Amino acid sequence: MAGEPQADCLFCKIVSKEVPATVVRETETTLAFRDINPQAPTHVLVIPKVHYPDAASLAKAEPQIAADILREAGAVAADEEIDGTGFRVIFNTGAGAGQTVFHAHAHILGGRGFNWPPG
Ligand code: DGP
Repeated sequence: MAGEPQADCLFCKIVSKEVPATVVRETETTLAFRDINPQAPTHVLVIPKVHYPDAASLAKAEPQIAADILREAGAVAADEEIDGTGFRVIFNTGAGAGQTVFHAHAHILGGRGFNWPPG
């Protein structure tokens, strides 16, 4: 069923605590934890606890949870004190855009400068 945990999904296993992660925030619908391969001094992932393969499919099925992800992105930035200098919120969507884990997630990156356009 849509949104149900997937046995072969790494981030579902992080939600169920089967795989450990450094959790920085948790709500009823979301989990925020540090990326295992940080690309900036702050690099946190915010995920929905329900399973959807990417942010677009999450937003279509569960718009309130998609909004929760954005609110938590702002909360992470405030907690990490990167909201003053600016931060990136990135949803890689599809393998061609660099998505490697097919459970919706936002990257929250900050603590350094960024270029535009992104690589
Ligand atoms: P993406 O390429 O957009 O699908 O991002 C997936 C991110 O997930 C990538 O930046 C690395 C991170 N990641 C992969 N495996 C693990 C893990 O086991 N633990 C944590 N904390 N992060 C992981």
